[in-house]
Amino acid sequence: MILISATPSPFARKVRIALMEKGVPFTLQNEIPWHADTQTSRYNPLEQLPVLIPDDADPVFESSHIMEWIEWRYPTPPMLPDAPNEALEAKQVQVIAEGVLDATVLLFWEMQRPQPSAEWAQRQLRKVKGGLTELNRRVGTREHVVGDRFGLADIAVIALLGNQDIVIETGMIPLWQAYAPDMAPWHELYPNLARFEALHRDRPSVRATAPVMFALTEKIV
Ligand SMILES: N[C@@H](CCC(=O)N[C@@H](CS)C(=O)NCC(=O)O)C(=O)O
Repeated sequence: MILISATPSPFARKVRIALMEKGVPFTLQNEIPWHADTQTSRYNPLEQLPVLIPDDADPVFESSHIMEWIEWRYPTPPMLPDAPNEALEAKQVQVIAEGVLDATVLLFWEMQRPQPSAEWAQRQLRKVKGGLTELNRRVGTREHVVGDRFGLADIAVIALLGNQDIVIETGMIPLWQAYAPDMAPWHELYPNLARFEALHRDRPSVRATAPVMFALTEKIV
């Protein structure tokens, strides 16, 4: 089984963590999905990674859908709580984390334009702040975001926070502050998330998948 991934991708990281937690062997195929030589469009008409290419089935794409696929195919150990209401809560957490990631991606590309739209940037920054504030509230003082074992909600939040580290590393915060002056590195604004991240940082699947930025050399926007 092959996973088309990218070293900084929070979406692919979710899948990598889940496969590692379940002990499922896979070959990592790192790409830059924004470059012309990416294989992504051969397998996903939406031209996005991650794409999971099983040995015996059609390619599976979109990270949340891949997470479902993995859960069906490799149920042990489960990444979802047993109680249906908690399983739904975990998926809701994933939705929030994905929304913040999507807004962050939109902001990244908007900032590449000679004249970013202030209205658009502020709209996306409200989503980033709103989502992180809500996740900070949900995490509270808990060891796991939902339930009492490591799972989907933890993975979604960890992937999101790793992406926020990339935001800091790539110098985005000062650019964001031009549109939202109260923006700051996430650890300073969200102490519950900072504690949560520190608690899980040394877990092997988390440490092995820490994001690494790549260099974009082709014109995209
Ligand atoms: N909702 C998608 C988002 C995936 C996504 O945005 N992937 C990025 C890499 S991190 C990508 O391939 N971007 C290329 C593009 O959007 O054209 C998912 O969860 O899989």
